[in-house]
Amino acid sequence: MSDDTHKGTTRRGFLGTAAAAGGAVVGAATAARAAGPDPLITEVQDWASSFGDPVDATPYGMPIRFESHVVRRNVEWLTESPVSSINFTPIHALEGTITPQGCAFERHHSGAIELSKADYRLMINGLVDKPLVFTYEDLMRFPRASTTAFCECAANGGMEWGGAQLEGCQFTQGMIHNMEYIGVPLRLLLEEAGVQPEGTWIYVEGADASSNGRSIPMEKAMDDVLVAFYANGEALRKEHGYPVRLVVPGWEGNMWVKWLRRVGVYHAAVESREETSKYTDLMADGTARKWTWVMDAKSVITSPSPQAPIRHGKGPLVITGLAWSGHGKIARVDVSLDGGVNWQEARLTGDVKSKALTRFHLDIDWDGSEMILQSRAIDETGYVQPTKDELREIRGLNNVYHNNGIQTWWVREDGEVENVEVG
Ligand SMILES: Nc1nc2c(c(=O)[nH]1)N[C@H]1C(S)=C(S)[C@@H](COP(=O)(O)O)O[C@H]1N2
Ligand SMILES: [Mo]
Repeated sequence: MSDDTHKGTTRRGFLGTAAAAGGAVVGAATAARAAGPDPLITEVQDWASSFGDPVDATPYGMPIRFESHVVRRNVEWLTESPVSSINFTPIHALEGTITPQGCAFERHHSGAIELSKADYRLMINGLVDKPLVFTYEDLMRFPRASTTAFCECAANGGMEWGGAQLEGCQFTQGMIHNMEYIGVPLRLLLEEAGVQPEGTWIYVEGADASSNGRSIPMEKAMDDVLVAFYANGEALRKEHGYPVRLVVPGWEGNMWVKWLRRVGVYHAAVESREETSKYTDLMADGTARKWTWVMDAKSVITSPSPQAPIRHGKGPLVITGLAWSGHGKIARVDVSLDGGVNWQEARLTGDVKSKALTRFHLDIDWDGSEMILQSRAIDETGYVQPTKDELREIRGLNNVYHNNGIQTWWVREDGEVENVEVG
C-alpha cells in the first residue's frame, strides 16, 4: 500500500533510467547524481512554453493535484455511523510539525455543525459573581494569546492494543493534529465573571447535539487553556469547532470542546453524563482507570512506514517521525534499526515546543537489508515511552485508551514496510 502518485512514480522511474543510461552512479555517501543527458534538463518543457494559471484562478487555493492522496481517511468498520466517528491525519505524508487544517483528523459525536459568528454565544455561569454571555465580537476585544499544541484523541492507537493491526501510521497514530492557535486565555474570561472560592471545577459544553460536556479542574482552566478562534493563521474550520473551540494543551482530545457554548463553574466534577465515564481506561481486573487527562510521551516514525515505503533502494535514507508529550517538551528521541536492541539519538528538527509535536530526523546509509524500525520518545520529565508489552503488563488488554507504546515497522529488502510487533 503506497500513496505514490502516478506522475511521481513515472517521473522518478524515468529519471532513474536516464541516469543509468548516462552512466551516473549513486555513491554510498550521497544521494546526488552526476550530470548526464536528461530531457528534463535539455528539452524545453510544456510548462515553460505557455502561460500558467492567472492569479485569480483559485481565490482560496487547494493543494496541487499531484498531492491529492494526502487526505484524511477513516476506517469504516470502526464506528456504526460517520456522524459519530473519527478520521485520521495523513501523518505519513506530512513534514514539519504543523498540521494543515484541511487534513487534520476530525472526531464528532453528532456531526460537525455550521454555527455562524453572528449566532455564536458563550455563557459563563455557576459559582461566579456575575454570570456572563459573550458574543463573538465581545471575545474579539479581549487580549489574545498564542499556543501551538497537539490535540490527540485518547483512543489514538486503540485498535492496536491486541496486536499490530492497521497498515499505516495514519491509522495507528493519526488521531492527532498540531496547530498554532490564537485566542483568549480562559483565565481572563473566568476572572471577568469572578470565580467564587468554592468554584474548583469547570464543566464545558459545545453547541452541537452531543454537547460533549467535560469537567476540567480549575487549576488547569486558569493555567494554559485557550478559548481559540484562529488556527494556523486563519479562522477555525467548521469541523474543528468554528467559530470557537477550547484548546487544552497536553490533555486528551475529548476535553477540547468544539463550538464552545458554556463554561459552568462548580465545586465538583460533573459526572452525570455518560460521556464522562466513556473516557476511562478499563483495566485487566475490570476496574476503571479514571481521570487520565494528560497524554504521555509518544513517538512514531512517519517515513519510512507502510504508506511511505522506500522506493529508491539502498544508500542514503532519511528516517523521520513525530514525538510529543502532554507533560512538556520532548528532550530526546532514540531510533532503533534492529527492534530495540541498539538505539541511536535522532536530531530534533526545528523549535521544540512544550505540549506540541516535535519533528525528528535520522540520516542513515541503508545497506538494503531488513530493518526493524522503532522510535522512543523521552520527555523533559525523564519519562521514557514504554514498549507495548510494558504497557499491557500494567493495563491489560481490555483497554482502548492511552496507547502510547512503541511502534514497530518491519522494513523489507524491497523497501515495503509492515506494521509488526517484536516479542
Ligand atoms: N462539541 C464537541 N466537541 C468535541 C467533540 C464533539 O463531538 N463535540 N469531540 C471531542 C473529541 S473526542 C476529540 S478527540 C476532539 C477532536 O478534535 P478535532 O475534531 O478538531 O480533531 O474534539 C473533542 N471536542
Ligand atoms: Mo476523542
